[in-house]
Amino acid sequence: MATTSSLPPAAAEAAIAALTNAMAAASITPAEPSASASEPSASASKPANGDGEPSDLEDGEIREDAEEDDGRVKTVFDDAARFNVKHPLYSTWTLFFDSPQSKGLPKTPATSLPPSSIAHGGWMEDIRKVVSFDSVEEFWGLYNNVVPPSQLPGKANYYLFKDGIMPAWEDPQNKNGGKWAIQLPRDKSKPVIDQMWLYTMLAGIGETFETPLAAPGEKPAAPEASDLVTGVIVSSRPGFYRINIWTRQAPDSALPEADPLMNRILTIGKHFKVDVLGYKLDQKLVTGGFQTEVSFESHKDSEKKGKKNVIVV
Ligand code: MGP
Repeated sequence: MATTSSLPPAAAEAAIAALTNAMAAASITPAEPSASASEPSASASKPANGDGEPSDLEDGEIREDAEEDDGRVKTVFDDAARFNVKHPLYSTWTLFFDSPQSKGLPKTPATSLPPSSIAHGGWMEDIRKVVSFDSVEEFWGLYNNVVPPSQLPGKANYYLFKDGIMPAWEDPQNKNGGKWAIQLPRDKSKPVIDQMWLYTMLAGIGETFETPLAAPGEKPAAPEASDLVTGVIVSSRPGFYRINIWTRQAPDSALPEADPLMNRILTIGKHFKVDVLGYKLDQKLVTGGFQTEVSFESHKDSEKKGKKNVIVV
């Protein structure tokens, strides 16, 4: 599929991975790029079923007025406004938000939150659910309609979490986990924080954090061993921005690199630092007297005061 993109290579790769994975999972054959956006290619095909025969689209994946399009499938590449097929992501994701202002907004009804949220008590009190989505197109629709982190007030967070997982240490899927974090000085990072957050979300929804970078000729990790990330967060604070990647497990920081879990956690951290944030692996991140590193700690340590066991890449 020929594409032109103004994204830098790492982000373009993440975006393409998100789309390609989604399309492969749904066995969707992309339409050939058409001569003009208003003239969809005649070769645009319906998604095939297991026998290679054209199949009916899933409920909810085709616009109600698709009949007006002669039943022809139009991807977002054919027509950005009138596409009628969506490309599902591996997972459904939910965006949550909090800020001093969100306290004044109506609470998210408990019925639209997983039962575990009730146990989070005060911590979840001010967090509002924005929307859930499960397709590439809905992600971009959401992204284009929310205030970017650079424009958020000094005490606000976006939480993008997999379906059914609340952005709380107490959630059963997080309670044994931890988080990678990078903290960046606010003034110097304003011009780059939006891109960093976008690339982090793309790597999250594209599940590229879960793919250990196999050496040439080496087999990639088994897919069933691939689901460690539960969500990603961006925080805006008066003096800094912070991006987190939450994982459902956390290795003991004393474990050697060869330990399978340590290895997978380190792979996520390195992918985050190098491919998503664009630093060199051995780069020391000292920016204008503000020292920050890409570091991991368990949620159990985050809850504790005092010395933490931190892993740094
Ligand atoms: P924070 O917002 O993650 O840290 O947590 P920050 O930005 O350093 O601090 P801030 O005060 O500038 O926001 C702040 C505090 O929120 C923690 O010390 C906890 O008291 C509480 N908190 C944070 N998280 C992620 C949780 C959580 O998952 N569960 C509960 N119960 N409290 C939390």
